[in-house]
Amino acid sequence: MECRGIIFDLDGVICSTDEYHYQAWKALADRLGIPFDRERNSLLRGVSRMASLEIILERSDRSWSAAEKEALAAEKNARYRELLGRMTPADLSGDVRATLEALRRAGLRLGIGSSSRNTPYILQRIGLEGFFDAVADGSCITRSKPDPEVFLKAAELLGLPAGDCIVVEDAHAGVEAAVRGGFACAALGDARDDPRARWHLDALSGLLPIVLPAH
Ligand code: B16
Ligand code: MG
Repeated sequence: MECRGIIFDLDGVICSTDEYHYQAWKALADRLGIPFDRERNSLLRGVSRMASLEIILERSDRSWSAAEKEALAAEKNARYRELLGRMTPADLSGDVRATLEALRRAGLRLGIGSSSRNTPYILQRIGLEGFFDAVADGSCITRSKPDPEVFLKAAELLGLPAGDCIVVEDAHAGVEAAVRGGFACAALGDARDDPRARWHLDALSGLLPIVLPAH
């Protein structure tokens, strides 16, 4: 394939906010007396905020109205954003920074496809506000990963067909979304060995020999 654009998942690919998600959900679950641990937290990777809450409430012994769920999600998000406030540009790893710069120098179109409604805030915290040519996130979609909507939106904003873009993902739900959208997928982290991905990366810089063969 001729790769003209790359669409990155945010959390787990560009930066790591996993621990903050965990701490914020854990505080909520503890307050409600619902069992929740890191293993269960891994089920929330790449999944939208409300879908994550539903997974947590599966272990609750009562039912919750839609208004109560909204309030619980808002409570978690307020705590999560407080934790995100601790992030600085130093939280961008050297590997990620060098890879993005090399891809930018090579003239590739670069976009974000994230489930997170906090994407603009996270990009601002890590000093990447304005860096990407397109940002599609949880606030511009109606269907969360594994639906391909967020990646298709990112490709549309980049002005490229899915077949000309690579999606980089760390979640199984995200790999499925990419493949369903007609994208070739490079997987790393939690989803590194997902058989649906075309490439299996140990680090983001593993993209460079794939898209810039002379690199
Ligand atoms: P928010 P990604 C996802 O980001 C996270 O992996 C997932 O754990 C989170 O629930 C989701 O964003 C929604 O985040 O509550 O900030 O809207 O991996 O798609 O970049
Ligand atoms: Mg992710």
